[in-house]
Amino acid sequence: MCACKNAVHIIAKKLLKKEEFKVKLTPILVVAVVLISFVSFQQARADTLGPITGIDAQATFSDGIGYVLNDGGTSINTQYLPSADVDRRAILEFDISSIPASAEVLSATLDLRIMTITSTPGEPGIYPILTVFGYAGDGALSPSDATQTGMIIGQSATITGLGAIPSIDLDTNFIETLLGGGTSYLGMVAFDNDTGKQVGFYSQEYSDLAWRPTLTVAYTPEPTSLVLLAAGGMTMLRRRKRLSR
Ligand SMILES: [Ca+2]
Ligand SMILES: [Ca+2]
Repeated sequence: MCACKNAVHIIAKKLLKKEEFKVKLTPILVVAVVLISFVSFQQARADTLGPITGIDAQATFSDGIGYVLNDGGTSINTQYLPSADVDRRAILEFDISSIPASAEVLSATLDLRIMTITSTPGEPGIYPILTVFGYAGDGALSPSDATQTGMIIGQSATITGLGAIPSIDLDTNFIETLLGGGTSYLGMVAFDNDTGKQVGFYSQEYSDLAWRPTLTVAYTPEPTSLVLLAAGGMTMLRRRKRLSR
C-alpha cells in the first residue's frame, strides 16, 4: 500500500509540474506570437513613395536685396562664395502627402545627376559636397525658401565627376516631423555651403525623366497602432498572469 501511495504521489507531482509548465509556457507563446505577428505585419505593410519628381528652381542672390528665382532652366547651378558675391542655391519641393501622418519613415533618399562641377584635382584634391537643408514646403517655390538653412538633413558624397552620384540619405526623423505636423511638401535647399565649389545638376525641366531630381521614401504606414496592438497583447498577458495566481 505504501508503495502504491508513493507511486500516486509521484504521478500527482509530475502532473502538477506539467500544469505549472503550461501556465508558464502559455504567456511566453502568446508574447512570441504577438511579437512575430507585429514584425511580420510591419514588414508586410512597408511601402515606398517614388522615385517621384517635384518642383525646383535656382535661387540667386546677386542684387544685394534678395533671391531671384530661375525656374525654367534644364539645369540648376549652385555655388556659395560670399567673398566674390556669389550665392546660388537650389530649392526643391516634393509632394509627400500620400504618406500617412503617423507613418514610420524607414529611409529617404534624394537622387541627382550632376551636369557640372568645379574642382581642384590632385591628392587629395578639392571637390564639392552638396549639403541639403530641410524645410516645410508649401507646394510653391518662393525666394524666401532659399533662406531656410536652419536644418541640415543630408549631405552628398564628395562629387568628383559628372552623371549619377550615390543617393543622398535624408534625415528620416525630419520627414516624420513634417508628416506629423500635417505638412504636405518636403522642401530642400541644396548647395555646397563650405568650399565655394560649383555644382550643377539636371532639373525637373530636363527632357529625360531619369535624370531629374527624384525622391524615394520607404515607410510603414501605421506603426503607432501596431505598437498599441502589441502593448494591448502584453496587458492581456499580465491580466491572465494575475488571474492564474
Ligand atoms: Ca524647375
Ligand atoms: Ca515654398
